[in-house]
Amino acid sequence: MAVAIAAEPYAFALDEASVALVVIDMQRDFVEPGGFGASLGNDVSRLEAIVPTVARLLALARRRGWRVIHTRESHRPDLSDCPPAKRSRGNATLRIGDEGPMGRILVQGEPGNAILAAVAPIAGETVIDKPGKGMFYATDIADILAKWGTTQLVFAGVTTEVCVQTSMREANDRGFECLLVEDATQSYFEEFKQAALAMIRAQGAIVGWTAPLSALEKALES
Ligand code: C5J
Repeated sequence: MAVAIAAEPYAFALDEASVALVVIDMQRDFVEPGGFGASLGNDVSRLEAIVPTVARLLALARRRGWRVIHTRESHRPDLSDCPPAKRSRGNATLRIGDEGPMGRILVQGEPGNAILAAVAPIAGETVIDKPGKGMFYATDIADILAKWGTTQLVFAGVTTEVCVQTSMREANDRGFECLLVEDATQSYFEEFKQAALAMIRAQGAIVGWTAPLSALEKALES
């Protein structure tokens, strides 16, 4: 049975039998000093602020028995899945694969590539390593979701207008109904976060819906 979540641009009919939570790239490489995000010149402290809200959302999903997926933006140690155009982009102090204070930047298995302890996966949850911004590109997530019979995705994570929005658009094009939790996502740039939220829900939810975590908690548990 669907539960109405107070969302924008209108209520989201959440079907808990068919939903999965997707937490995008809550990695040290994006949130902590010395990682990929900082190497591109970003103020990473903005991202740290949402960690308790993402943890609260994870706790809700676990209590409710939802499927949970965590993604990591990451590359193989030999960088064979990192296009030169991605590695050379920007004016980074450290590039993908370079040795940084938390190990090699954005490389699988390195300390900096790990998901933050406060929002780390637990047994039974699915972790997807993705070489691109979107979670469907060069991953097996489509097969996993099809096997589960998932039709709805609740999104959280970082950064709102890059990996979160790209993944949400990919999912929308594949027929999933998507809800982004507004206070469980963050950008290095407040104006980009707000613009991404507005774009997603514009034109009658052209990409999907947005709602604060409190709206989910209220609808599901009060
Ligand atoms: C970025 C991401 N911003 N996870 N990655 O490069 O959004």
